[in-house]
Amino acid sequence: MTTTVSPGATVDSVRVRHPYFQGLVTDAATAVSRIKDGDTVAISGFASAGTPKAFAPALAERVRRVRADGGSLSINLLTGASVAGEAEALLAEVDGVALRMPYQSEPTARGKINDGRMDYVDIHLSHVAQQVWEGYYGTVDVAVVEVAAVTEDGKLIPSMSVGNNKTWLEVADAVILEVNSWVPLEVEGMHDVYYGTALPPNRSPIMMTGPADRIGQPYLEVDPSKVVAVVHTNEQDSETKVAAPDAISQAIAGHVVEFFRSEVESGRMPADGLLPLQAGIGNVANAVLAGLAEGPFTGLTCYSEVIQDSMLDLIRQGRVAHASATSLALSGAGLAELVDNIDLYREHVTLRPQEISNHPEIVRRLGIIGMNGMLEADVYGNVNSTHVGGTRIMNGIGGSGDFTRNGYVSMFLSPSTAKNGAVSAIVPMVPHVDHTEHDVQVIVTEHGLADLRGLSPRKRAAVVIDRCADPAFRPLLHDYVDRATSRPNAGNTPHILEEAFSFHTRLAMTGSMLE
Ligand code: 0RQ
Repeated sequence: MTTTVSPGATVDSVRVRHPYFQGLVTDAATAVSRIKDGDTVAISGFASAGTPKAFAPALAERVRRVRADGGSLSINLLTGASVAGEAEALLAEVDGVALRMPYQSEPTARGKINDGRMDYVDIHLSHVAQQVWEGYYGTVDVAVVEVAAVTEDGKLIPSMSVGNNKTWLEVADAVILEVNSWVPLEVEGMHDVYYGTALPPNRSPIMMTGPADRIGQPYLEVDPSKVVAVVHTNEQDSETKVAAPDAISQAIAGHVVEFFRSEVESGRMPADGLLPLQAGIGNVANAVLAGLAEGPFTGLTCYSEVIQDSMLDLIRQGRVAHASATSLALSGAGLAELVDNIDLYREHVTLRPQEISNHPEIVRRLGIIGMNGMLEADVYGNVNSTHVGGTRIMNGIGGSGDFTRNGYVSMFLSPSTAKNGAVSAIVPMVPHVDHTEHDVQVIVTEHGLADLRGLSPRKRAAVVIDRCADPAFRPLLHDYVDRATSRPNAGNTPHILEEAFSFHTRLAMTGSMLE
């Protein structure tokens, strides 16, 4: 049954079951007309999943109109993490975003940030909700949250991500809901929204001891009096591009699987199920998970931020018993697989708020195996994940710090070179540090795996160079470390500070770290 509720807007009463919310149905242009210059707008969306579909096109159009009339309109945009690239690009193209927080991975927005035309605050994803509650970002004027449906009693069935939606709905002065009929209604029950977090000194333990534990409720809540508009959409989440594993990512995956095998042999990880896995977004992470499909491990679990295609494969094969995350980052084929088999995945997947999926307390308790990507690592194990050349932002730290700092084993995986071999991923000193040598335990490239646990800085340098650096760069790296180490007063972590960035200087001058 469908109900026509206002001119131009038709909403399926199965999706908006509460009459009060039905009365708020309108079109996106009307909904965004209340957004004012300087507003802080918090939207749903984490990776490509759950981004409101109508909001960005409508707001970008409104920004154009306001500017054409001689006015100004830009917002402070808060999200879960990255949002669908189209939405990010539309708003960046019209200079509609003055401040962005906490993560992006889209070229137009990145360009504006690096040109100094968009402020960017890059924080740990587990900190976002807390910092917004603490007021660092001022008042949240409007929240725009995509949901699958509004229930008879006014609860919200989340869509394909949870991210910070619970917090946005709680803190915002006004709420716009986008009800997306593309999301299968059978998604109801896949989410676990925990309402027990608080600010110090009122915190209590989060009673979770395994990735499959349910400690909350399957619905988001909203104060109806704050809801100012309900917009109907029917659009698929945007697709995450996933390349088939290549020789390099397969070699990295092979080293990781071998490492897990030896951890089991040494008794540090249980043979049945290892420990919960966390894997960042990207081709290498996807390939590592795909590599587990070939390995001997079963009864696996995942406690991560995002679920990629290969995780669905592992669930279907019965190798992964349960995967907990806050969102999905799936290809077109992955989205179709999820929607077509939603009953299976609802049983084996739990989507949670990102303050829980990335919570340091839980990550430490569960003993997560953290596997994230990097731009570069230095010979002592410090990792740069975010700033090319130390200055130009790539994406952001995302959740990598939440898992690395608190994980049981914290691993960084990367090809040994970038830019067709001109750039070494192993350098004497990283020009920006996201993950310090105190947190980074294992570095893996296609050449091998450096296990840094228990090693002093001088011993670490030899292992990182010999196991992980591309052979073309090894002599230069050894030469640097040898000379640094043989200087008087070389110290515990030898460096020649005036030469520490010699690789980056060569790259800037010649286009290659080799020449
Ligand atoms: O640029 O596409 O222009 O060629 O960086 O590199 O090799 O495709 O690797 O997609 O795994 O990204 C660290 C960025 C790696 C990612 C990073 C260039 C390279 C290419 C991408 P081009 P690859 P990936 C959970 C965890 C932080 C967030 C995180 C990341 C581009 O892993 O954003 O972990 N991590 N979140 O050419 C200059 C170098 C380079 C370099 C690579 N040393 N110098 N450029 N590139 N190395 C997810 C969330 O939080 C949502």
